[in-house]
Amino acid sequence: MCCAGKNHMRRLVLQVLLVMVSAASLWGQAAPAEKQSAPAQQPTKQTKEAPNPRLDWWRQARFGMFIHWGLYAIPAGEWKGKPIAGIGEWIMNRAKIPVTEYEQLAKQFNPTKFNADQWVSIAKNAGMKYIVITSKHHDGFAMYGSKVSPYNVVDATPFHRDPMKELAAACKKAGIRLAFYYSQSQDWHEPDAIGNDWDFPDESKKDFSHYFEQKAKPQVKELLTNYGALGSIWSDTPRSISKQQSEELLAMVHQYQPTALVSGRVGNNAGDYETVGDNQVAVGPMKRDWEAISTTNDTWGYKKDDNNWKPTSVLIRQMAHAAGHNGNYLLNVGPTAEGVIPQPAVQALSEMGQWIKVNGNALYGTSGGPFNYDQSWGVISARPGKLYLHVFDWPQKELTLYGLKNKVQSAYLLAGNKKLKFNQSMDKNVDTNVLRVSLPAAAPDKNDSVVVLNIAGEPEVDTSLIQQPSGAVDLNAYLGNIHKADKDSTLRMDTRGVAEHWTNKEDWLDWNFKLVQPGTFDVVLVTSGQKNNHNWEGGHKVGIEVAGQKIAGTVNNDGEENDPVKPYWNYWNYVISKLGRVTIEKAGAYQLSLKPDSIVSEQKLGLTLVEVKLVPVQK
Ligand code: FHN
Repeated sequence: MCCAGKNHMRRLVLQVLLVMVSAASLWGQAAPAEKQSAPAQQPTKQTKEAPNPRLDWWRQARFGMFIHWGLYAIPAGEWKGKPIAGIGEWIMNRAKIPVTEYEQLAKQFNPTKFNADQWVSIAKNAGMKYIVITSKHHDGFAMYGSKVSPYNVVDATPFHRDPMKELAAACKKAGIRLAFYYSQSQDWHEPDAIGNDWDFPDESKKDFSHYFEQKAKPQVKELLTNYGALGSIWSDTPRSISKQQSEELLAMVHQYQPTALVSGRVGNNAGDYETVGDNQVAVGPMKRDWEAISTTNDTWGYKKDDNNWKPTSVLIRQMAHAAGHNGNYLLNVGPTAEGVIPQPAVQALSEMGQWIKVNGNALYGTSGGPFNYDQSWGVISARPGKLYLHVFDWPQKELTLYGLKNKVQSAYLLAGNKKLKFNQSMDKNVDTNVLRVSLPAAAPDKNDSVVVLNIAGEPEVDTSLIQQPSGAVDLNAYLGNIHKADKDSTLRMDTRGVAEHWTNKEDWLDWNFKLVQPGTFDVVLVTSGQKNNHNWEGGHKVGIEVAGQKIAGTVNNDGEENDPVKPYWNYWNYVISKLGRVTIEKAGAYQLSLKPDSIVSEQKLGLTLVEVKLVPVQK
């Protein structure tokens, strides 16, 4: 394939990865019986969780600031002159620093430039409505004045101030909710807690409940009782915490602060909402309220040589993604040991704030859009009577939306409230509604321009999977009907909605879809490596059948067309395999099946699947 073709393919695939998020999908009608068939996943409207008044403010807020700040900001990624790989706040663990040595850092911690009002105003100007800060991370050092342990910022450092008290006051003044991250299971300072296997290697000597009762619970109680009203206790890395312990922590938070939330990472499904993986923005079927957590660069705690700052466009689109799928976006900054939030992060946050000043209505208090797949141009968020179309890729002249059944009363750009002409019709070939909105030539915002639709009634949509307005057909793995050869098949959807551990070649998937614009298509398989660009397994042979045509190919990344492509959020490698070409001459309803002929699983990873994509061939 020539470069232009390859770039086109890349652009399209990047585009689909960009919007590869689903908010909800229910188990629906049964698939045709073939050995053991799992029920078919059908696109359906999002499911909403039962009302939980504690979540009201949080759903309204949609955007918060995460702050990782602790002693680890002093070494900032370097120990004894050597750079230590990995995220900054893990330096004690990665460099296996003995407790007695790491403790010495406290004597140097004197963040004279720390100014709580300044931090809070950075968050406020960004449009953030809450702040979650590390009151104690895995290193075990309390960043507040604790009576439970002298290993805390007031007693053990020359700073002698309680930054959490100062933040609580600043947040109260500014109308921002304050929440505390607390590492309830890992505490590398304590012999009985989880995580430190270099100072305390003998697991048999550990008494987790001693640590939990004597440090974790009393410290959480201090946080709940000494800092005013809190938004949440943000628990993390539950590891082997028992169900009872998770529930006790939750009960304690609710007892002392009935309106405060507990993050999903308290463990054992006990939290008030779900927290997905670090830097994971794409989510598969999502039935609970959820929060995406993202870094501004790659680390959470400050690391002096991490300059891999995400562009503002990525941050704005990730935030829109989360909102478009009924989730919150918690964006991290890692201040320096002096107490300064790095300038590139401050700059990006101020740019996000500019976007929010114009487009905040498309974010705050919205719920996810009515479709179970994203649009080729972007994502949709909603509130009663309104749909907000977040247009990332501005089309020429008009924006198309298939499948919206409601009557549109008016359409306008959120920027400047400029009214837009539109037209609604029925496409009889596929029995679906078509909305076309006329657009000005230039996008009002290069990252995310919002088109608002005023609609009559609750959103109602065609629940079929419909070809994208771009002409591509995106068959996301999580929208497929899964046919399992037997009940022990390991094939499953990960939390991104990506099929993984597909090792049995008798397992297969199919999709029903509506094709609006017929034509010739490249058939492309998008597969995924493991997190942080680790491990990908290829060489599988697969067959695709659609519209009476069969093609077969190999999943690999050794050809020009199959280069690994860095997706929009680049922590996973997506590998594209072009399997062949099909021509579908008529619009209508079709089914596509994907059946492996052989699967390589030497690394026990097997076949993964983000989606099968039909990419229209440019004439
Ligand atoms: O281990 C921590 C990590 O340091 C950081 O705090 C992140 C933020 O979500 N949570 C854990 C890893 O998932």
